[in-house]
Amino acid sequence: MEEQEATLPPKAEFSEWYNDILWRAEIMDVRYPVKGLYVWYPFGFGIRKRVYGVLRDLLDRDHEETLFPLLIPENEFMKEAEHIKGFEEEVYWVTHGGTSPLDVKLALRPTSETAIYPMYALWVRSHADLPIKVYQIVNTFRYETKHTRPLIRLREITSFKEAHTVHATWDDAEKTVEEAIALYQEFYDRMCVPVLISKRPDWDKFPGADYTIAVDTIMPDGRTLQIGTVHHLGDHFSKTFSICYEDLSGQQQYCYQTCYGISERSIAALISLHGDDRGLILPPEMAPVQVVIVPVLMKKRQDDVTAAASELKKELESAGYRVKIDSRDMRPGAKYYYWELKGVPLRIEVGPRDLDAQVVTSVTRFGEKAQISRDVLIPGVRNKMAEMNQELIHRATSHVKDHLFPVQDVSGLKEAVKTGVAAASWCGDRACADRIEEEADASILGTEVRSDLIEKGEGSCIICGKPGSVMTLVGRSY
Ligand code: 5CA
Ligand code: ZN
Repeated sequence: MEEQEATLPPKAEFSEWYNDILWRAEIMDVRYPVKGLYVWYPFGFGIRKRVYGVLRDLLDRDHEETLFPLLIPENEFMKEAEHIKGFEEEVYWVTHGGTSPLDVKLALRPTSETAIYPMYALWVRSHADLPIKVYQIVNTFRYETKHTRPLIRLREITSFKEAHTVHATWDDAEKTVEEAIALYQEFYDRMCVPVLISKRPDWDKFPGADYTIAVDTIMPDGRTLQIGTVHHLGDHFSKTFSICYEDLSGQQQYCYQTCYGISERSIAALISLHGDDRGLILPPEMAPVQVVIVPVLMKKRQDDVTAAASELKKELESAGYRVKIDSRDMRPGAKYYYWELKGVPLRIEVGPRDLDAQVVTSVTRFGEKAQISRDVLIPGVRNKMAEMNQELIHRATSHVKDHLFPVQDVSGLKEAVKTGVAAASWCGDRACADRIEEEADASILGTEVRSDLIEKGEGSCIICGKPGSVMTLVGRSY
Protein backbone atom coordinates (compact mmCIF):
# COMPACT_ATOMS: atom_id res chain seq x y z
CA MET A 1 0.00 0.00 0.00
CA GLU A 2 2.77 2.46 0.89
CA GLU A 3 4.28 1.75 -2.46
CA GLN A 4 1.02 2.37 -4.29
CA GLU A 5 0.36 5.55 -2.40
CA ALA A 6 3.67 6.98 -3.48
CA THR A 7 2.81 6.56 -7.14
CA LEU A 8 0.10 9.19 -7.68
CA PRO A 9 2.20 12.31 -8.25
CA PRO A 10 1.40 15.18 -5.87
CA LYS A 11 -1.25 17.51 -7.19
CA ALA A 12 1.29 20.32 -7.14
CA GLU A 13 2.72 18.64 -10.23
CA PHE A 14 -0.63 19.10 -11.88
CA SER A 15 0.07 17.83 -15.37
CA GLU A 16 1.52 14.53 -14.11
CA TRP A 17 -1.22 14.23 -11.52
CA TYR A 18 -3.92 14.76 -14.15
CA ASN A 19 -2.53 12.18 -16.55
CA ASP A 20 -2.10 9.65 -13.80
CA ILE A 21 -5.41 10.02 -12.07
CA LEU A 22 -7.33 9.42 -15.29
CA TRP A 23 -6.25 5.80 -15.41
CA ARG A 24 -5.65 5.15 -11.72
CA ALA A 25 -9.17 6.22 -10.83
CA GLU A 26 -10.43 4.53 -14.01
CA ILE A 27 -11.91 7.54 -15.73
CA MET A 28 -10.36 7.48 -19.21
CA ASP A 29 -8.17 4.97 -20.99
CA VAL A 30 -5.82 6.92 -23.21
CA ARG A 31 -4.42 3.93 -25.09
CA TYR A 32 -6.89 4.01 -27.98
CA PRO A 33 -4.78 4.04 -31.15
CA VAL A 34 -6.11 7.28 -32.66
CA LYS A 35 -4.73 10.62 -31.50
CA GLY A 36 -7.24 12.74 -29.59
CA LEU A 37 -9.73 9.88 -29.10
CA TYR A 38 -10.10 8.28 -25.68
CA VAL A 39 -12.18 5.60 -24.01
CA TRP A 40 -14.46 6.04 -21.02
CA TYR A 41 -13.91 3.44 -18.32
CA PRO A 42 -17.25 2.45 -16.78
CA PHE A 43 -16.38 4.30 -13.56
CA GLY A 44 -15.61 7.49 -15.47
CA PHE A 45 -18.79 7.02 -17.44
CA GLY A 46 -20.63 6.81 -14.12
CA ILE A 47 -19.40 10.30 -13.30
CA ARG A 48 -20.41 11.47 -16.75
CA LYS A 49 -23.86 9.98 -16.26
CA ARG A 50 -24.41 12.01 -13.10
CA VAL A 51 -22.94 15.23 -14.44
CA TYR A 52 -24.98 15.03 -17.63
CA GLY A 53 -28.02 13.98 -15.64
CA VAL A 54 -27.86 17.31 -13.84
CA LEU A 55 -27.31 19.16 -17.11
CA ARG A 56 -30.29 17.38 -18.69
CA ASP A 57 -32.52 18.15 -15.73
CA LEU A 58 -31.69 21.82 -15.94
CA LEU A 59 -32.26 21.95 -19.69
CA ASP A 60 -35.44 19.90 -19.60
CA ARG A 61 -37.14 22.63 -17.59
CA ASP A 62 -37.72 24.57 -20.80
CA HIS A 63 -35.87 22.87 -23.66
CA GLU A 64 -36.65 19.76 -25.68
CA GLU A 65 -34.07 17.10 -26.39
CA THR A 66 -33.50 15.99 -29.96
CA LEU A 67 -31.06 14.16 -32.22
CA PHE A 68 -29.74 15.28 -35.59
CA PRO A 69 -27.48 13.37 -38.01
CA LEU A 70 -23.72 13.28 -37.63
CA LEU A 71 -23.05 13.84 -41.33
CA ILE A 72 -23.46 17.24 -42.95
CA PRO A 73 -23.45 17.68 -46.74
CA GLU A 74 -20.69 19.95 -48.00
CA ASN A 75 -23.09 22.38 -49.68
CA GLU A 76 -24.87 23.10 -46.39
CA PHE A 77 -21.64 23.27 -44.47
CA MET A 78 -20.22 25.84 -46.89
CA LYS A 79 -23.09 28.33 -46.67
CA GLU A 80 -22.09 30.65 -43.84
CA ALA A 81 -18.83 32.41 -44.67
CA GLU A 82 -17.59 33.18 -41.14
CA HIS A 83 -18.53 29.76 -39.92
CA ILE A 84 -16.55 28.07 -42.71
CA LYS A 85 -13.53 30.23 -42.03
CA GLY A 86 -13.67 29.30 -38.36
CA PHE A 87 -13.94 25.56 -38.90
CA GLU A 88 -12.48 24.60 -42.27
CA GLU A 89 -9.14 23.52 -40.82
CA GLU A 90 -10.88 21.38 -38.22
CA VAL A 91 -13.33 19.34 -40.27
CA TYR A 92 -13.05 15.64 -40.98
CA TRP A 93 -14.55 14.72 -44.35
CA VAL A 94 -16.19 11.52 -45.46
CA THR A 95 -15.39 11.22 -49.14
CA HIS A 96 -16.18 7.61 -49.99
CA GLY A 97 -18.94 5.06 -49.56
CA GLY A 98 -16.99 1.85 -49.78
CA THR A 99 -14.78 2.28 -52.82
CA SER A 100 -17.05 4.78 -54.61
CA PRO A 101 -16.36 8.48 -54.25
CA LEU A 102 -19.40 10.35 -52.93
CA ASP A 103 -21.12 12.94 -55.16
CA VAL A 104 -21.34 15.29 -52.21
CA LYS A 105 -18.66 15.12 -49.53
CA LEU A 106 -19.98 14.74 -46.01
CA ALA A 107 -18.56 16.55 -43.00
CA LEU A 108 -18.45 14.94 -39.57
CA ARG A 109 -20.17 17.65 -37.53
CA PRO A 110 -17.67 19.83 -35.62
CA THR A 111 -20.85 21.44 -34.18
CA SER A 112 -24.34 21.24 -35.65
CA GLU A 113 -25.49 24.64 -36.90
CA THR A 114 -25.31 23.55 -40.53
CA ALA A 115 -27.09 20.25 -39.79
CA ILE A 116 -29.89 21.78 -37.76
CA TYR A 117 -30.61 25.10 -39.44
CA PRO A 118 -31.70 23.81 -42.87
CA MET A 119 -34.33 21.84 -40.94
CA TYR A 120 -35.29 24.89 -38.90
CA ALA A 121 -36.00 26.62 -42.21
CA LEU A 122 -38.66 23.95 -42.77
CA TRP A 123 -39.95 23.91 -39.21
CA VAL A 124 -40.48 27.63 -38.73
CA ARG A 125 -43.48 29.05 -40.54
CA SER A 126 -45.26 31.52 -38.35
CA HIS A 127 -44.84 33.49 -35.18
CA ALA A 128 -46.65 30.65 -33.42
CA ASP A 129 -43.74 28.27 -34.09
CA LEU A 130 -41.41 30.42 -32.01
CA PRO A 131 -39.42 30.16 -29.86
CA ILE A 132 -37.69 26.87 -30.60
CA LYS A 133 -35.43 25.66 -27.81
CA VAL A 134 -33.85 22.28 -28.39
CA TYR A 135 -30.63 20.57 -27.42
CA GLN A 136 -28.77 17.38 -28.15
CA ILE A 137 -25.92 15.53 -26.46
CA VAL A 138 -23.77 13.99 -29.16
CA ASN A 139 -20.26 13.32 -30.33
CA THR A 140 -18.62 15.93 -32.54
CA PHE A 141 -15.32 15.87 -34.37
CA ARG A 142 -12.68 18.55 -34.57
CA TYR A 143 -9.30 18.04 -36.12
CA GLU A 144 -7.54 19.96 -33.36
CA THR A 145 -3.96 20.86 -34.14
CA LYS A 146 -3.05 22.10 -30.66
CA HIS A 147 -1.83 19.50 -28.17
CA THR A 148 -4.68 17.05 -27.54
CA ARG A 149 -5.52 16.08 -23.97
CA PRO A 150 -8.11 13.70 -22.50
CA LEU A 151 -11.39 15.43 -21.56
CA ILE A 152 -9.85 18.80 -22.44
CA ARG A 153 -8.90 18.97 -26.09
CA LEU A 154 -10.38 16.10 -28.05
CA ARG A 155 -10.67 15.28 -31.68
CA GLU A 156 -13.80 13.34 -30.94
CA ILE A 157 -15.75 15.25 -28.31
CA THR A 158 -17.96 12.49 -26.97
CA SER A 159 -20.25 14.56 -24.78
CA PHE A 160 -21.03 17.70 -26.71
CA LYS A 161 -24.20 19.27 -25.34
CA GLU A 162 -25.37 21.85 -27.85
CA ALA A 163 -28.53 23.90 -27.56
CA HIS A 164 -29.94 25.78 -30.55
CA THR A 165 -32.73 28.31 -30.19
CA VAL A 166 -34.79 30.43 -32.59
CA HIS A 167 -36.63 33.66 -31.77
CA ALA A 168 -38.69 36.38 -33.33
CA THR A 169 -36.50 39.27 -32.21
CA TRP A 170 -32.91 40.09 -31.35
CA ASP A 171 -34.04 40.97 -27.82
CA ASP A 172 -35.75 37.62 -27.34
CA ALA A 173 -32.51 35.93 -28.35
CA GLU A 174 -30.58 38.11 -25.92
CA LYS A 175 -32.95 37.12 -23.13
CA THR A 176 -32.22 33.50 -23.94
CA VAL A 177 -28.49 34.20 -23.80
CA GLU A 178 -28.99 35.52 -20.27
CA GLU A 179 -31.05 32.48 -19.29
CA ALA A 180 -28.39 30.15 -20.68
CA ILE A 181 -25.71 31.94 -18.66
CA ALA A 182 -27.84 31.52 -15.52
CA LEU A 183 -28.34 27.86 -16.38
CA TYR A 184 -24.61 27.26 -16.76
CA GLN A 185 -23.97 29.10 -13.52
CA GLU A 186 -26.43 26.80 -11.77
CA PHE A 187 -24.87 23.74 -13.39
CA TYR A 188 -21.40 24.68 -12.17
CA ASP A 189 -22.73 25.59 -8.73
CA ARG A 190 -24.08 22.06 -8.48
CA MET A 191 -20.59 20.76 -9.36
CA CYS A 192 -19.01 23.11 -6.79
CA VAL A 193 -16.90 24.56 -9.61
CA PRO A 194 -16.48 28.35 -9.40
CA VAL A 195 -16.53 30.12 -12.75
CA LEU A 196 -15.57 33.42 -14.32
CA ILE A 197 -18.09 34.54 -16.91
CA SER A 198 -17.08 37.20 -19.41
CA LYS A 199 -17.67 38.54 -22.87
CA ARG A 200 -15.01 37.36 -25.28
CA PRO A 201 -13.33 40.07 -27.36
CA ASP A 202 -14.78 40.47 -30.82
CA TRP A 203 -11.94 38.65 -32.59
CA ASP A 204 -12.39 35.62 -30.35
CA LYS A 205 -16.13 35.14 -30.71
CA PHE A 206 -17.73 32.05 -32.23
CA PRO A 207 -17.51 32.04 -36.04
CA GLY A 208 -20.82 33.50 -37.20
CA ALA A 209 -21.92 35.03 -33.87
CA ASP A 210 -22.84 38.59 -32.88
CA TYR A 211 -21.10 38.02 -29.56
CA THR A 212 -19.89 35.22 -27.31
CA ILE A 213 -20.13 34.91 -23.54
CA ALA A 214 -17.67 32.40 -22.13
CA VAL A 215 -17.52 30.47 -18.91
CA ASP A 216 -13.98 29.82 -17.68
CA THR A 217 -12.48 28.32 -14.58
CA ILE A 218 -8.93 28.40 -13.25
CA MET A 219 -7.21 25.04 -13.17
CA PRO A 220 -4.81 24.03 -10.35
CA ASP A 221 -1.79 25.18 -12.35
CA GLY A 222 -3.29 28.66 -12.83
CA ARG A 223 -4.21 28.15 -16.47
CA THR A 224 -7.78 28.83 -17.50
CA LEU A 225 -10.14 26.33 -19.08
CA GLN A 226 -13.12 27.39 -21.16
CA ILE A 227 -15.89 25.14 -19.91
CA GLY A 228 -18.88 26.58 -21.71
CA THR A 229 -19.93 29.21 -24.20
CA VAL A 230 -23.13 31.02 -25.08
CA HIS A 231 -23.44 32.69 -28.46
CA HIS A 232 -25.88 35.30 -29.74
CA LEU A 233 -26.04 34.46 -33.43
CA GLY A 234 -28.09 37.48 -34.47
CA ASP A 235 -29.63 36.85 -37.89
CA HIS A 236 -26.43 35.63 -39.59
CA PHE A 237 -27.53 32.03 -39.90
CA SER A 238 -31.22 32.74 -40.41
CA LYS A 239 -30.32 34.86 -43.45
CA THR A 240 -28.01 32.15 -44.79
CA PHE A 241 -30.47 29.32 -44.23
CA SER A 242 -33.69 31.30 -44.80
CA ILE A 243 -35.17 30.75 -41.39
CA CYS A 244 -38.17 33.09 -41.56
CA TYR A 245 -41.53 33.52 -39.93
CA GLU A 246 -44.60 35.36 -41.05
CA ASP A 247 -45.38 38.14 -38.60
CA LEU A 248 -48.88 39.28 -37.61
CA SER A 249 -49.12 41.62 -40.56
CA GLY A 250 -48.24 38.85 -42.99
CA GLN A 251 -44.65 39.99 -43.59
CA GLN A 252 -41.73 37.52 -43.80
CA GLN A 253 -39.18 38.24 -41.06
CA TYR A 254 -35.80 36.71 -40.42
CA CYS A 255 -35.42 34.94 -37.09
CA TYR A 256 -32.75 35.53 -34.46
CA GLN A 257 -30.83 32.66 -32.96
CA THR A 258 -28.60 31.55 -30.14
CA CYS A 259 -26.56 28.45 -29.41
CA TYR A 260 -24.70 27.33 -26.35
CA GLY A 261 -22.45 24.41 -25.62
CA ILE A 262 -20.75 22.40 -22.93
CA SER A 263 -18.46 19.39 -23.31
CA GLU A 264 -16.67 16.86 -21.10
CA ARG A 265 -14.33 19.66 -20.21
CA SER A 266 -16.86 20.18 -17.44
CA ILE A 267 -15.69 16.83 -16.05
CA ALA A 268 -12.03 17.78 -16.46
CA ALA A 269 -12.76 20.84 -14.31
CA LEU A 270 -14.64 18.78 -11.73
CA ILE A 271 -11.80 16.31 -11.36
CA SER A 272 -9.04 18.88 -11.41
CA LEU A 273 -10.46 21.45 -9.04
CA HIS A 274 -11.50 19.06 -6.30
CA GLY A 275 -8.95 16.26 -6.33
CA ASP A 276 -5.98 16.06 -3.96
CA ASP A 277 -2.76 14.10 -3.45
CA ARG A 278 -4.75 11.00 -2.58
CA GLY A 279 -7.02 11.05 -5.61
CA LEU A 280 -10.43 12.25 -6.71
CA ILE A 281 -12.83 14.07 -4.46
CA LEU A 282 -16.33 14.00 -5.89
CA PRO A 283 -19.26 16.14 -4.79
CA PRO A 284 -21.82 13.65 -3.46
CA GLU A 285 -24.27 14.38 -6.25
CA MET A 286 -21.74 13.40 -8.92
CA ALA A 287 -20.19 10.38 -7.22
CA PRO A 288 -21.00 6.96 -8.74
CA VAL A 289 -20.45 5.54 -5.26
CA GLN A 290 -21.48 7.88 -2.46
CA VAL A 291 -20.93 5.67 0.56
CA VAL A 292 -18.60 2.72 0.92
CA ILE A 293 -19.18 0.43 3.86
CA VAL A 294 -16.11 -1.37 5.10
CA PRO A 295 -16.93 -4.16 7.55
CA VAL A 296 -14.20 -4.62 10.12
CA LEU A 297 -14.04 -8.37 10.12
CA MET A 298 -12.34 -9.89 13.14
CA LYS A 299 -12.43 -13.59 13.85
CA LYS A 300 -15.20 -13.12 16.35
CA ARG A 301 -18.69 -11.99 15.35
CA GLN A 302 -18.07 -12.03 11.62
CA ASP A 303 -21.68 -12.92 10.91
CA ASP A 304 -23.01 -10.11 13.08
CA VAL A 305 -20.83 -7.57 11.36
CA THR A 306 -21.67 -8.82 7.89
CA ALA A 307 -25.38 -8.70 8.67
CA ALA A 308 -25.05 -5.20 10.11
CA ALA A 309 -23.27 -4.03 6.95
CA SER A 310 -26.09 -5.34 4.75
CA GLU A 311 -28.66 -3.67 6.97
CA LEU A 312 -26.78 -0.38 6.69
CA LYS A 313 -26.61 -0.69 2.94
CA LYS A 314 -30.33 -1.34 2.66
CA GLU A 315 -31.20 1.58 4.86
CA LEU A 316 -28.90 3.95 2.97
CA GLU A 317 -30.16 2.77 -0.39
CA SER A 318 -33.76 3.27 0.54
CA ALA A 319 -32.81 6.82 1.48
CA GLY A 320 -31.53 7.19 -2.10
CA TYR A 321 -27.77 6.77 -1.65
CA ARG A 322 -25.49 4.82 -3.98
CA VAL A 323 -23.71 2.38 -1.69
CA LYS A 324 -21.10 -0.37 -1.94
CA ILE A 325 -19.95 -2.86 0.66
CA ASP A 326 -16.29 -3.72 0.35
CA SER A 327 -15.87 -7.13 1.88
CA ARG A 328 -12.86 -8.08 -0.22
CA ASP A 329 -10.16 -10.01 1.54
CA MET A 330 -7.69 -7.14 1.73
CA ARG A 331 -6.11 -5.11 4.49
CA PRO A 332 -8.38 -2.22 5.53
CA GLY A 333 -5.70 0.32 4.64
CA ALA A 334 -5.60 -0.88 1.04
CA LYS A 335 -9.36 -0.60 0.80
CA TYR A 336 -9.35 2.91 2.20
CA TYR A 337 -6.71 3.89 -0.30
CA TYR A 338 -8.72 2.39 -3.16
CA TRP A 339 -11.95 4.26 -2.37
CA GLU A 340 -10.16 7.51 -1.59
CA LEU A 341 -8.55 7.39 -5.00
CA LYS A 342 -12.03 7.02 -6.49
CA GLY A 343 -13.26 10.06 -4.61
CA VAL A 344 -16.02 8.38 -2.61
CA PRO A 345 -17.38 11.09 -0.29
CA LEU A 346 -18.08 8.95 2.77
CA ARG A 347 -16.67 5.76 4.21
CA ILE A 348 -18.52 3.93 6.94
CA GLU A 349 -16.67 1.42 9.06
CA VAL A 350 -18.58 -1.05 11.11
CA GLY A 351 -17.01 -3.53 13.52
CA PRO A 352 -17.89 -5.39 16.72
CA ARG A 353 -17.24 -2.36 18.90
CA ASP A 354 -19.54 -0.18 16.78
CA LEU A 355 -22.24 -2.80 17.08
CA ASP A 356 -21.97 -2.81 20.87
CA ALA A 357 -22.14 0.97 21.04
CA GLN A 358 -24.92 1.10 18.41
CA VAL A 359 -22.94 3.51 16.25
CA VAL A 360 -21.09 3.53 12.96
CA THR A 361 -17.77 5.19 12.35
CA SER A 362 -17.83 7.61 9.43
CA VAL A 363 -14.82 9.08 7.69
CA THR A 364 -15.28 11.77 5.06
CA ARG A 365 -13.06 11.99 2.01
CA PHE A 366 -11.38 14.90 3.79
CA GLY A 367 -10.38 12.49 6.55
CA GLU A 368 -12.77 13.69 9.24
CA LYS A 369 -13.72 10.87 11.51
CA ALA A 370 -16.93 10.81 13.55
CA GLN A 371 -19.35 8.45 15.19
CA ILE A 372 -22.89 8.47 13.95
CA SER A 373 -25.47 7.00 16.24
CA ARG A 374 -27.19 4.09 14.51
CA ASP A 375 -30.70 5.44 15.13
CA VAL A 376 -29.97 8.72 13.34
CA LEU A 377 -27.95 7.19 10.52
CA ILE A 378 -29.71 8.87 7.62
CA PRO A 379 -29.82 12.44 8.98
CA GLY A 380 -26.22 11.93 10.12
CA VAL A 381 -25.10 10.90 6.65
CA ARG A 382 -27.10 13.67 5.06
CA ASN A 383 -25.30 16.20 7.28
CA LYS A 384 -21.91 14.80 6.38
CA MET A 385 -22.70 15.01 2.67
CA ALA A 386 -23.90 18.60 2.99
CA GLU A 387 -20.74 19.51 4.90
CA MET A 388 -18.58 17.88 2.23
CA ASN A 389 -20.32 19.88 -0.46
CA GLN A 390 -19.79 23.13 1.46
CA GLU A 391 -16.16 22.30 2.01
CA LEU A 392 -15.65 21.60 -1.70
CA ILE A 393 -17.23 24.93 -2.62
CA HIS A 394 -15.10 26.68 -0.03
CA ARG A 395 -11.85 25.09 -1.19
CA ALA A 396 -12.46 25.60 -4.89
CA THR A 397 -13.57 29.18 -4.38
CA SER A 398 -10.47 29.97 -2.33
CA HIS A 399 -8.35 28.46 -5.06
CA VAL A 400 -9.88 30.66 -7.74
CA LYS A 401 -9.69 33.76 -5.51
CA ASP A 402 -6.04 33.05 -4.76
CA HIS A 403 -5.26 32.88 -8.47
CA LEU A 404 -6.97 36.12 -9.47
CA PHE A 405 -4.77 39.19 -9.38
CA PRO A 406 -5.80 42.80 -9.94
CA VAL A 407 -2.87 44.45 -11.72
CA GLN A 408 -2.04 48.12 -12.36
CA ASP A 409 0.69 47.91 -14.95
CA VAL A 410 2.47 45.71 -17.45
CA SER A 411 5.01 44.34 -15.01
CA GLY A 412 2.21 43.34 -12.64
CA LEU A 413 0.43 41.70 -15.56
CA LYS A 414 3.48 39.67 -16.55
CA GLU A 415 3.93 38.47 -12.99
CA ALA A 416 0.25 37.59 -12.52
CA VAL A 417 -0.18 35.37 -15.56
CA LYS A 418 2.73 33.19 -14.45
CA THR A 419 0.55 31.74 -11.72
CA GLY A 420 -3.00 32.79 -12.47
CA VAL A 421 -5.36 35.25 -14.08
CA ALA A 422 -4.80 39.01 -14.18
CA ALA A 423 -7.55 41.60 -13.97
CA ALA A 424 -6.32 44.66 -15.83
CA SER A 425 -7.89 47.77 -17.27
CA TRP A 426 -8.08 47.84 -21.04
CA CYS A 427 -9.45 50.63 -23.22
CA GLY A 428 -10.99 48.36 -25.84
CA ASP A 429 -8.57 49.17 -28.67
CA ARG A 430 -7.22 46.28 -30.64
CA ALA A 431 -3.69 47.69 -30.66
CA CYS A 432 -3.63 47.80 -26.86
CA ALA A 433 -5.06 44.27 -26.71
CA ASP A 434 -2.28 43.00 -28.97
CA ARG A 435 0.29 44.61 -26.71
CA ILE A 436 -1.33 43.10 -23.62
CA GLU A 437 -1.32 39.64 -25.14
CA GLU A 438 2.22 39.96 -26.43
CA GLU A 439 3.69 41.35 -23.21
CA ALA A 440 1.90 38.78 -21.08
CA ASP A 441 2.28 35.88 -23.48
CA ALA A 442 -1.34 35.19 -22.56
CA SER A 443 -4.75 35.96 -23.99
CA ILE A 444 -7.54 38.29 -23.15
CA LEU A 445 -10.38 36.19 -21.80
CA GLY A 446 -12.98 38.89 -21.73
CA THR A 447 -14.68 41.95 -20.34
CA GLU A 448 -18.03 42.58 -18.63
CA VAL A 449 -16.89 40.06 -16.06
CA ARG A 450 -19.56 38.46 -13.92
CA SER A 451 -18.05 37.16 -10.73
CA ASP A 452 -18.32 37.87 -7.01
CA LEU A 453 -14.68 36.95 -6.72
CA ILE A 454 -13.31 40.16 -8.10
CA GLU A 455 -13.97 43.87 -7.79
CA LYS A 456 -15.18 45.50 -10.93
CA GLY A 457 -14.79 49.21 -11.65
CA GLU A 458 -12.90 51.28 -14.16
CA GLY A 459 -9.27 52.31 -14.40
CA SER A 460 -6.66 53.57 -16.81
CA CYS A 461 -5.71 51.27 -19.68
CA ILE A 462 -2.47 49.59 -18.64
CA ILE A 463 -1.07 50.19 -22.13
CA CYS A 464 -2.19 53.64 -23.28
CA GLY A 465 -3.37 55.10 -19.96
CA LYS A 466 -6.81 56.04 -21.22
CA PRO A 467 -9.10 56.62 -18.22
CA GLY A 468 -12.46 54.90 -17.88
CA SER A 469 -11.12 51.60 -19.23
CA VAL A 470 -12.89 48.39 -18.31
CA MET A 471 -11.74 45.53 -16.17
CA THR A 472 -10.49 42.72 -18.38
CA LEU A 473 -9.33 39.20 -17.56
CA VAL A 474 -6.05 37.99 -19.01
CA GLY A 475 -4.72 34.48 -18.64
CA ARG A 476 -2.93 31.54 -20.15
CA SER A 477 -5.46 29.03 -21.23
CA TYR A 478 -5.66 25.37 -22.11
N1 5CA B 1 -22.12 25.70 -31.61
C1 5CA B 1 -21.48 26.37 -30.50
C2 5CA B 1 -22.30 26.25 -29.26
S1 5CA B 1 -22.86 24.62 -29.00
C3 5CA B 1 -20.08 25.85 -30.31
O1 5CA B 1 -19.65 24.92 -30.98
N2 5CA B 1 -19.37 26.49 -29.39
S2 5CA B 1 -17.87 26.13 -29.02
O2 5CA B 1 -17.07 25.92 -30.18
O3 5CA B 1 -17.42 27.20 -28.16
O4 5CA B 1 -17.89 24.81 -28.21
C4 5CA B 1 -18.64 24.69 -27.02
C5 5CA B 1 -17.78 24.23 -25.87
O5 5CA B 1 -17.22 22.96 -26.16
C6 5CA B 1 -16.57 25.12 -25.60
O6 5CA B 1 -16.91 26.19 -24.75
C7 5CA B 1 -15.61 24.16 -24.92
O7 5CA B 1 -15.87 24.12 -23.53
C8 5CA B 1 -15.95 22.82 -25.54
N3 5CA B 1 -14.97 22.41 -26.56
C9 5CA B 1 -14.66 23.03 -27.72
N4 5CA B 1 -13.72 22.34 -28.41
C10 5CA B 1 -13.41 21.26 -27.65
C11 5CA B 1 -12.51 20.15 -27.80
N5 5CA B 1 -11.74 20.01 -28.88
N6 5CA B 1 -12.46 19.22 -26.82
C12 5CA B 1 -13.26 19.33 -25.72
N7 5CA B 1 -14.12 20.33 -25.54
C13 5CA B 1 -14.21 21.28 -26.48
ZN1 ZN C 1 -5.43 51.33 -24.42
